[in-house]
Amino acid sequence: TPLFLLLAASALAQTPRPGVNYDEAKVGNAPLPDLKLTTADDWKGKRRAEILQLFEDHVYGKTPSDVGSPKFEVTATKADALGGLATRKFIHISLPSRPAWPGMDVMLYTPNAVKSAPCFVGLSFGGNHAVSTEPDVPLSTRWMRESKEKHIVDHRATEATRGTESSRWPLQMILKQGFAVATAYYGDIEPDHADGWKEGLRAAASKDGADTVWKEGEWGAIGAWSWGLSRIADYLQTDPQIDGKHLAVIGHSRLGKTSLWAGAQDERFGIVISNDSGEGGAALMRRDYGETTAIITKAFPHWFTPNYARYAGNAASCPVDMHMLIALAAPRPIYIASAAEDHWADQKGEFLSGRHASPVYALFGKQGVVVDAQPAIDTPVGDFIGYHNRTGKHDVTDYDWTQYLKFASRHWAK
Ligand code: GTR
Repeated sequence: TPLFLLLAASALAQTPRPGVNYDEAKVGNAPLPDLKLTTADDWKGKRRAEILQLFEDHVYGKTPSDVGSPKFEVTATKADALGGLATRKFIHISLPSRPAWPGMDVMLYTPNAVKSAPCFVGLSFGGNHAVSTEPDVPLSTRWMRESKEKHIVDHRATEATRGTESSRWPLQMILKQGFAVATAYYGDIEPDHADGWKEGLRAAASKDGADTVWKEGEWGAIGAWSWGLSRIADYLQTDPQIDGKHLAVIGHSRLGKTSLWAGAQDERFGIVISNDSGEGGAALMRRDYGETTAIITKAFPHWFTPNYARYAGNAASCPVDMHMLIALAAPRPIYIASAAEDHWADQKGEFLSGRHASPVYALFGKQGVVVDAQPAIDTPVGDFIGYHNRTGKHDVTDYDWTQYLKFASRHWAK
């Protein structure tokens, strides 16, 4: 690449986008919707369901309940993966009643030193062969976003793609601490582009053919990806090497929005982790800072239900804000992570959603983020709501995983 292009690209990355606010004095001060908390019983019996429905109606759309029962086939097992540290399995999940959906290939690493292991469950951007550096992991053949940097050519992975996401999945570190990892390529469920639903689960599962997809209140891609996470959880309940009562759902960025929505809907995820999930994830939508509802619904309309675009430029009229999404995890432990250079995701807005969800935990006699103000960089805080703002950029690093492993170990201490 010519030097001047590299320089131009790095200058672009530093320059704030025109029309995007990064001034704390201008974020606005619209009041957050009231959580309307009364008692723990009222929360469990009524209020939680009301808020969940508001997120279906206004943000992510409703996950259909009649998609069909998944079928699980273990397609390969290797007992001495990662130099003997782990057993590696591939599991193909399909829907016999929806043959148009090509299904998903889950890669599961379980620690050989543990009988039934707690497990992190998360989708990847690049496929199993990008997560793992083991050369015998099958290369994904599915559609991927074109990327020179990631060696995606003509929308397909190439050999050079192997391991390109491995720094975000420190398998050795996780497995050595006795945790399992279950992952799949998000594009197996639905390719991430505006027409991806046609090739993915949403068209295959639609009631009356593809033309009913993506109408008011119907699910978007985040809903479909979340559904995929729950099907992985279904499989994990059947695997004797997994402790199905200790599943943590995790995701980064758009997949962090996805892990929050999966955790909100599926209470089998005993811990919910959002890494740099930003707008449409942990960041409060009423704060005009970095990415906004207007920007995200224009760039990625297919991620959400169409109703969400109503709040473009008008977030204050939305009946929910993201502290209510965090609240949907209660009383389960939830972790929100930011990165100090990731202003696009609005780190303070991510912290504040945890701060304003904390009263729900108090109903259960538990503490949320504990502190009132966003902590200093590289200072993890919180009890049932964990939070940190790590040095560096939009990414998942060993620092992030170190905190997640500590958090899970503390809450799941036997
Ligand atoms: C950006 C998007 C963010 C975030 C990110 C990602 O383009 O604006 O909301 O989701 O992509 O997923 O990496």
